[in-house]
Amino acid sequence: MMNYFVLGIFIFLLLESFVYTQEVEVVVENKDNQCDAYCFKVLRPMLEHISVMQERWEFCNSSKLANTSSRLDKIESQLVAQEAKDVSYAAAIEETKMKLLEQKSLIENQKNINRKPFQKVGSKYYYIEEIQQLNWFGAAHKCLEFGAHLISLDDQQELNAINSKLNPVNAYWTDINDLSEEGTFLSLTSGVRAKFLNWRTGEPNNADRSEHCVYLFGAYSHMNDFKCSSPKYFICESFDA
Ligand SMILES: [Ca+2]
Ligand SMILES: [Ca+2]
Repeated sequence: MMNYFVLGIFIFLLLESFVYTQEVEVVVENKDNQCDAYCFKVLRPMLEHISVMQERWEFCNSSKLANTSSRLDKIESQLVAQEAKDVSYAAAIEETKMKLLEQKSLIENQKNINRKPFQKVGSKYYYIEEIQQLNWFGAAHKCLEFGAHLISLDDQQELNAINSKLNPVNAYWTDINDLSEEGTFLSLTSGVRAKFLNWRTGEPNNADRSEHCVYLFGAYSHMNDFKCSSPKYFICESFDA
């Protein structure tokens, strides 16, 4: 009897479990049927947000592309303009270069016209003028035109060397003078007292109180003070010696 009672309880529980399972399946099935509307409702804000973001991205992307394209066009224009400028500069530089070369050529030609054959005597270079006679100032200026100065003797050795090149009958201006102070003989080149003097006997005599420039007489290598306005030959000494 007891066994039948237990068996009955077991069968009852089994039937209850079956009924519950069916009910759960029905609920889930109903939820599945309702998901379309439900899920759309839940996801709609997210989908709208994604759509907005996509539109923004597309707008930004197209805007960036347009901006980049515009910048590239501007850079290309600048490069073309710069290239044109470079060509213009190159032409200007070439033109200036040609003008400078022309100027250089003219200067060289002028130098060749003015250049005199300086000769090395001892350790220095001299130009000895044997054709044209000028007063002392004109002679000093002419030497400057040659890029030189009137001879400025340092010692007896230099005098002996240059004397061997002179015409014995000619007189040649030197750079020595006492224009600033009578009796004080200065070198025009250095502006200080002449380093070397080799007076002829009786000189300097400052004849007529008007002899303030010194020439060198070729025959004896002697010096004499004389009128600066008197035309004489002259000796130029190069600064490059
Ligand atoms: Ca004098
Ligand atoms: Ca004299």
